[in-house]
Amino acid sequence: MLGLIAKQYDFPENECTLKPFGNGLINNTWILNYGDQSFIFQKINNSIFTTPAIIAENLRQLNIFFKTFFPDYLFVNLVATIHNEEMFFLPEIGYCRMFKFVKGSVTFDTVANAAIAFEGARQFGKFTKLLSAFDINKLQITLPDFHNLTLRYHQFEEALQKGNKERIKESEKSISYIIAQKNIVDIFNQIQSNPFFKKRVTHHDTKISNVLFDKSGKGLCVIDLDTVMPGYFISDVGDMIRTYVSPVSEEESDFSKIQIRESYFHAIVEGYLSEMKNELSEEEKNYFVYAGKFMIYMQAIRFLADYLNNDVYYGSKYPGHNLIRCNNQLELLQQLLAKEDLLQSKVSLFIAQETLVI
Ligand code: GN1
Ligand code: MG
Repeated sequence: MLGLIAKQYDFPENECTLKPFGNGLINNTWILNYGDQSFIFQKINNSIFTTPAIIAENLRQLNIFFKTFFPDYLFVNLVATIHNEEMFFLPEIGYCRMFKFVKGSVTFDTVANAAIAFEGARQFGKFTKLLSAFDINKLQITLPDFHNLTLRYHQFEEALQKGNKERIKESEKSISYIIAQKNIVDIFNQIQSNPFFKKRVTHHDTKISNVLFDKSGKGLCVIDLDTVMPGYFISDVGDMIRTYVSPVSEEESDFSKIQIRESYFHAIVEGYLSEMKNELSEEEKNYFVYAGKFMIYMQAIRFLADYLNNDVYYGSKYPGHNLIRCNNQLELLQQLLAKEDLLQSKVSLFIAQETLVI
């Protein structure tokens, strides 16, 4: 495989090394070293991203915008092949592309303190803010209805009709809990017709490993732009709440380790607002806690629907894996709901104080 890749970039194969990198669920990622340079090489999962070429097209448009209006922003662009292609197909590998590894940058797999949560949120807020004048219609939809909770709920109902009968029986408790919380879908439906909600350039995958930091812990930029599409701020803020606030990830099967760390929650709100406070409407600012509920609930639904459909989307490393992931997310949701009023009152207070300062 290394030989095939090296040839595309005119690198001498014997001076290159290739090692698996990161822990994404969808694409395959490697680090390619050549001399003192490093690159991130990826194989795009084209059963999910069915038109990989439009990802490269979106990146090209974003790059032009940043180069023109914010040349100081570190935009990690694709490396072109010897045929001047940013995305290419090799029958032996699939759809491929490569980024330059930013020298001196570091990424984190877990959020070890609230300062990292603040900085991550600031970076995702900054990305959307800088792109506020970018015409969202220029972005092609790489995954239709990706964060459309109404559709995700339909897919869950469909899985209840057509899915694996044994697994449906085994998942009864989780299914009932999801159905009991359906008001989260109703609120999403209201948001879609709420004139104070706006669609902006949204990242849609705001896990902390998608932020590049410098050695001193300062955020540099965001990466993994495959799901950058028009969307609501609740997607980005919600996925940060989902993935930064608990000390353990969706993979944890010991649910006693799941926790809502309030200071991390507030760090996300404050970091995001440090960039977005003049972009969000006053109405939108009431939805920070909802954002967390929305994303945790949607992820639980997606894991469970996949479990009922025999793990065709996320795959599974052990029997019951996707059910565990779903129940992990439902535990997190339950804990968030228990603290909802407390968190909401602190957010409202923070926002009121911010408004006074302005
Ligand atoms: C997938 O591949 P990865 O880990 O970056 C998924 C996200 C989920 C996440 C859950 C295209 O992201 O939506 O939140 O798994 N991406 C896609 O870990 O479905
Ligand atoms: Mg991703």
